[in-house]
Amino acid sequence: MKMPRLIVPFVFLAVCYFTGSAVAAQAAGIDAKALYAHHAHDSEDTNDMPFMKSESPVVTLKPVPAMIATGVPETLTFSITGDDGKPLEDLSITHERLLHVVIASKDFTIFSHIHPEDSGPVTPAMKKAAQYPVKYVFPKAGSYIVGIDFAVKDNPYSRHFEIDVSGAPKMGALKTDFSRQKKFGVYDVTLSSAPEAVSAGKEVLFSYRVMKDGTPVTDLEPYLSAYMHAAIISTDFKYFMHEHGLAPGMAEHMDHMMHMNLPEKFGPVIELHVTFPARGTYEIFGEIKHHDKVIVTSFMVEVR
Ligand SMILES: [Cu+2]
Repeated sequence: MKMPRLIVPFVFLAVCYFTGSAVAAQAAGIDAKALYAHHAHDSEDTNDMPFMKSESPVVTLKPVPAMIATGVPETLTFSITGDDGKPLEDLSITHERLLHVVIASKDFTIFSHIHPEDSGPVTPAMKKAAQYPVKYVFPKAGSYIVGIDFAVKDNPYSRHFEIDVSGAPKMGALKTDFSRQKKFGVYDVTLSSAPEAVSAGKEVLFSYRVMKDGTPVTDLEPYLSAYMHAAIISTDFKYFMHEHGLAPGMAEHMDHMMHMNLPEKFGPVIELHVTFPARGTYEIFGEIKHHDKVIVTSFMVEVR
């Protein structure tokens, strides 16, 4: 198959903004939203692909098939290029993976955290071209956020895209639920925050307490070299942050130590430091691991 041409009957625009937060907790301090829209076009060439771009390092997302539909295996390929347009070959491995991809539906009922490594080894050819595919089947139609995290020479970057998925069934409307005590499978998780009222631009310390059958879980396991992986997404998809949990009392900057030693077992409390960039409603998906299984927790937070 010949290479799809990148000439475009599609409009895309990249909007970049700075969160203004200098904190280390916010990956690079830079967030980008790449919006895209596509037109109907007259081209007879069916190899035209829609694609979406962010600012430098430029991440281009190319979905194949181009029209993303429910139930159909989709390959999302991320290409990473520098200012000169050349592929960035020198991605650093962070949390055991070259690229972290988070997918969440607009109604926040669907969440996935995947990597190119999940569907096979990352080949030298992929690294040379800085093109990394992930495979995913979208279960419901509607809008999704696709967030990616990677590091170049140990500098972390975060980018996100919004995509539309056609087909059936359609996702529902977002349900507002600010409860701080929820059940995820057999686990009872309580979320508390200090301060209790969450404000934009001010650091918040969230504490997750994990119980099972009325007993504190003290043998949680590291998940991809972290106490917890957290994806924080605003309901309007403007903001996406990928943060990591810590053991109680650990300093926030520990998050960014590349070779942090984690204990084999810990719990029942995991802390998460977050500085929200703006007011709004956010969903925090927190992934923890217990007995070799990943538990996805999700809490909605109002930021004033
Ligand atoms: Cu990951």
